[in-house]
Amino acid sequence: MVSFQRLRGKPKGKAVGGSGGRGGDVILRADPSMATLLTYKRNPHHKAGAGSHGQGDLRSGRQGDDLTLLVPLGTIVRDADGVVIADLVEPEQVVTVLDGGRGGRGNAALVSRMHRAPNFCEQGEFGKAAWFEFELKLLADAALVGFPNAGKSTLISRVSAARPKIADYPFTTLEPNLGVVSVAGREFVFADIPGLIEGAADGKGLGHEFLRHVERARALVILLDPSPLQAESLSRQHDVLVDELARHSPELAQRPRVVAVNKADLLDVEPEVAALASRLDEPVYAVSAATGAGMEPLLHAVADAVDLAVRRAPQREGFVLHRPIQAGFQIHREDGIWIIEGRAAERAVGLDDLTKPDAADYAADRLARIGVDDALREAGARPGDEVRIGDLVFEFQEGP
Ligand SMILES: Nc1nc2c(ncn2[C@@H]2O[C@H](COP(=O)(O)OP(=O)(O)OP(=O)(O)O)[C@@H](O)[C@H]2O)c(=O)[nH]1
Ligand SMILES: [Mg+2]
Repeated sequence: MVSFQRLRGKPKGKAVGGSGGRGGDVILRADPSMATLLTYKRNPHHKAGAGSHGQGDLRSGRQGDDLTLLVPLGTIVRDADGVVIADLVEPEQVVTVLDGGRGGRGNAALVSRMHRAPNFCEQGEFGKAAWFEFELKLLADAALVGFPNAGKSTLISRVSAARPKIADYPFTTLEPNLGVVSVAGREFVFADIPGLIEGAADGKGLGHEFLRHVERARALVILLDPSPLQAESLSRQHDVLVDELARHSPELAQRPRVVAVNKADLLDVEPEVAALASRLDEPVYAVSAATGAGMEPLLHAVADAVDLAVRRAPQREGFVLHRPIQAGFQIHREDGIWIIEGRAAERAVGLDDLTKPDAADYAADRLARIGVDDALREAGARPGDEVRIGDLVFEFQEGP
């Protein structure tokens, strides 16, 4: 605001125009109460509050309200160029994706020795708008790894409240399903994910999708299928699954894991289970997702594997990339015009009306002060060359 208080004996008056309020920030916060990103799919547009204008009598404008958007734990945020700017995995982790524009200073704040009664004020910065992509990566404690049709979905529906689709054809499950399992007072989040086939690490089947989901699980359950319809033996299924995990990432193959054989109700799996257990030198759990047989020992083993994983790596790593706000300015030449970009330079010329001679003087002073004149000269600008800052185009002139 440009405003003057008329005072007796002071013909010009005293500058009392208040500054504008800054605009609100757009903030993302990881919140355990959010389970999905569906709300953003339905409703992708969001806006923080605008700052209000400054007023006379030195009254500043109000700040715009920040907008905090809740996202589920495990949300990865990318900017429009696909650069990952945050990976929000811990409750209350936040990232400011857009900061509100600063309000313009009123003429009271622009009083200086040179301009005792400025008849101009600054423009507020324009608010920023941008698209961001959210991707939710599963944050399960344990994930079921198995060939298609092994009975992963059946198992999770037996031990939790999750109700995924179950069918006797491969690739029934296309998206992960999470269920909370509680066994004798121990709780963990179990994930049913799409089936894995040989070559998954090279992208076969739902390979990459699958492995992407597994990455976020602390522990793994290798679920083997003894049914005659399954072409591979239990032992070979085990080796193929572990091999695909290792080829995707050696670290994935190091996660604590539990081996189980499903469909024990169908046929006598004991001999093969015993043989596998002795070859691997670790317990192999025979279970039936259909009847629930053998489930409790398996779930305790999974809870133990999760505990072990937590002890090994208590914190899941997340990060927020802090992008430095570009200070200063940069110069480059395009089609013979010198182009100056950067907050400081744009702010220097962001005055309400540059046709006012005082305002133009002020802007010129400020550009010189932040070094734009020197930088232009150094870059080889000649008097008369065109210079552009934002929407403003002017001629370069040698200073005194
Ligand atoms: N007899 C028997 N059949 C089972 C058992 N578990 C699953 N099945 C059957 O096996 C078939 C596949 O089960 P799903 O749970 O859909 O298998 P999945 O591993 O989730 O399969 P994808 O999602 O395609 O990877 C279904 O017809 C189930 O009824 C079990 O313990 N015993
Ligand atoms: Mg399934």
